[in-house]
Amino acid sequence: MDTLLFYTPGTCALACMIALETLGDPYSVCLVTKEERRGDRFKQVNPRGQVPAIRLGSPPDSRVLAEVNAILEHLADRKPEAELLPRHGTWERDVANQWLSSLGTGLHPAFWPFYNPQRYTTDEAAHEGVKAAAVIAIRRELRIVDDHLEKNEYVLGKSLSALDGYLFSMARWGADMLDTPSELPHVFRHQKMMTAHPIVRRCTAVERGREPPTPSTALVARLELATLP
Ligand SMILES: N[C@@H](CCC(=O)N[C@@H](CS)C(=O)NCC(=O)O)C(=O)O
Repeated sequence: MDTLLFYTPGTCALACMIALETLGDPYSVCLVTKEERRGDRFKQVNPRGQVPAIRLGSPPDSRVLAEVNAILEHLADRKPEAELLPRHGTWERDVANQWLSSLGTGLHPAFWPFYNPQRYTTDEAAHEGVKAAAVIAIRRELRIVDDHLEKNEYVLGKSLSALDGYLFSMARWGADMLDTPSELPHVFRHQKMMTAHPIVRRCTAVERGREPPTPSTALVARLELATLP
């Protein structure tokens, strides 16, 4: 099935690109700039104006799936043997779902007031206060992850999963407001490990518009929203 990932560099869409690379099936990416996310063209893809979204199939018979959790679950279920997530019906999958939910509804939204304080107050003078409160929430969420990673190499313990890419795509934002190496040593260790992973190196190069250090056998095309047929 044709799979097209809509992404913006530096966002949580990286989690889905890492998952797609891990699956190894053919996929394409479509760059959506911050400005384009707010425009009518992209709102036809995702009315929320958010990345990630994936388009499955070719227009006019294509479907679009948005929301990181839904996309990661879709990709994991597409090819269970790739072990992006544990099998359904196991305790391990229950724990993975718990982390998906906690990263998606705890850690992820903790960053939003920091980057978009205007969405949380109509009083411009209060923006700095909103951002300061966001830093408290971000630190609290990341400390929960840090405590977990003290005893676990990966989010799910001993093996790499789609959750590690999701955590990595967000934990890197922590550098904008926290001293990650000293405040969150285990998250920092995880970030370093992920940064060095060949798939992550490939995906971060692609999201930055660079040539990947090792070629992808799965990435078919790098498209841009403005010229998307
Ligand atoms: N609930 C969505 C949130 C996605 C999200 O916040 N995406 C950010 C980038 S990391 C975005 O597109 N923000 C633009 C906006 O909210 O206007 C999900 O889990 O996928």
